[in-house]
Amino acid sequence: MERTLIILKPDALQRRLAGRIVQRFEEKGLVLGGMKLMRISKELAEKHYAPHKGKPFYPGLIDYVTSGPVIVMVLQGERAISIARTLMGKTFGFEAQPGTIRGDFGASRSYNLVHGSDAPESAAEEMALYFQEGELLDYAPSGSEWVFPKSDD
Ligand code: 3AN
Repeated sequence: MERTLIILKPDALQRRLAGRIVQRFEEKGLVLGGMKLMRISKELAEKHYAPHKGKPFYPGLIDYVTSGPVIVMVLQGERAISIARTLMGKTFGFEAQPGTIRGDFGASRSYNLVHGSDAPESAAEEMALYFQEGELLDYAPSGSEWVFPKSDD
């Protein structure tokens, strides 16, 4: 079982798309392991986006992700990281394929609706930034065996 950190960014909430975006992940078979509504502080945003410090878009990125409430979630399931990123689509909405979250709802470079961890190491670091271990639940909803069959192993 793999876990990934997903953030529904301020534009997703301001545009009232949160429910539809969560639904896409759930319909695919990923399982909610944690979820909270919060406002990201400047300090937390700087920790999260430290790898991008110095890039031209960095100041705007920090302003954007701290500009309003977000929903932070942990999603879990086999291959959760790559499945979530496939559902999200390419970084910029105008390049993302229709059928993906960014491809269907986004048209911008900077307002891209959703964040998803890109590797197991970053997922672990990001989950630790937003959740305490006790806040995450590990469970298998009934029917999970029809999404993640043992025969895949
Ligand atoms: P992704 O979110 O698809 O993994 P990354 O890791 O390349 O994309 O970039 C992290 C975040 O930085 C993006 N989600 C986006 O919000 C922002 N970003 C990346 N490149 C640009 C850019 N050229 N202009 C504005 N924002 C950018």
